[in-house]
Amino acid sequence: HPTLKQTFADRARTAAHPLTRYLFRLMDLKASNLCLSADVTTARELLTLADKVGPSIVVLKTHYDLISGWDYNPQTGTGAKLAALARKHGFLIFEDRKFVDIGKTVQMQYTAGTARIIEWAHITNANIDAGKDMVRALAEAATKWKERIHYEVKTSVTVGTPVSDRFDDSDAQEQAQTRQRDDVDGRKGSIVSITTVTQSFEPADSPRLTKSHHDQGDDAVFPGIEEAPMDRGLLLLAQMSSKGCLMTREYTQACVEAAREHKGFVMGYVSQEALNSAPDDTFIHMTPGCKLPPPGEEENGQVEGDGLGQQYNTPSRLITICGTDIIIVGRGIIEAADPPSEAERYRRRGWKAYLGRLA
Ligand code: S5P
Repeated sequence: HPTLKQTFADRARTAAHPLTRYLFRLMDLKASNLCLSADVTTARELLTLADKVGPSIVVLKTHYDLISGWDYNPQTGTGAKLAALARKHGFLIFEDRKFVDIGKTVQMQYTAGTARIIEWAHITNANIDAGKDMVRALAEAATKWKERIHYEVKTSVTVGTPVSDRFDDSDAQEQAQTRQRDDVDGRKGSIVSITTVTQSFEPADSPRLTKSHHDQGDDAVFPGIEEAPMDRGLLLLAQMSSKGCLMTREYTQACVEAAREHKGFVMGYVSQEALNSAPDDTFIHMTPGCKLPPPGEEENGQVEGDGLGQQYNTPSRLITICGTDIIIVGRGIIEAADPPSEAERYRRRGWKAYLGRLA
């Protein structure tokens, strides 16, 4: 398929979903096709890890429900702090929620409840075993959310007052955000993680995307990286890495069909191989079950599993042979003696494999 030979920079121009285009730009700018699966046990560790590894990654994947001490406050809690780190370093947040239920239930789980995933996670994912309508339900929820944000931003009287998004300055942030949120039509608690965007909110694809985060006075690590568009995206869980996975070829094909039916919301897949096959497919693929052999050991494509069903392939095999775009790495990085330098090792390997695929 053509996307296997296209550069990420080219795909940043052609992908159907605005957030996917943004993600490809991040990948090109940071020379990274690495997603960290931040499966640590406490919110404090999660934020520290995100800040340290942020420069090497383009996506940070979370499982909010395995984190203890997750602070659900929409303005100052863990989600908002992650969102600030995402802006600082230039990465997207992917809550690996694997929604699977009837449409109405997943809408509520996505937008409401304790975690209010839609407010802080740019991306989430779904297992479509319950049927394709669930994808439409999530898409509708995302559209409604975007309309609401648009409305709230328009009615915000404090437009032009950027809020500090330094997470170590949470008192000032809380005050500023409380002021701002109270100003918005009495809808307390509904602005959440996008307060810093209010000054420049316009529909996706507007020229503001060229204004660098750096110019806005934040200590961005990668100058030239602009704010993410206010869109939400879904990945379909099309194939899994685990031994004995019951997802059939028909199920995977149903994911491909659902993706094509919802190009404005589905960014792509969590899969074990590239699934683009129609000429105009522009989906992105992210692949977990990825590990490098320890430094010094020879790489032969596979690495021993974890004894609990997880199976591992190396970055080069996944990217060059299986054709994935982004490798998702958890314990390979987290359990290393120095996670930031191990993340750099994965980033370099992943990028080299991508360049090799183009050649
Ligand atoms: O097929 C899959 C899909 C996912 S999202 N296999 C997976 O392992 N995952 C997730 O990726 C899993 O839930 C975990 O968060 C991560 C892999 O972690 P690792 O420590 O094995 O790299």
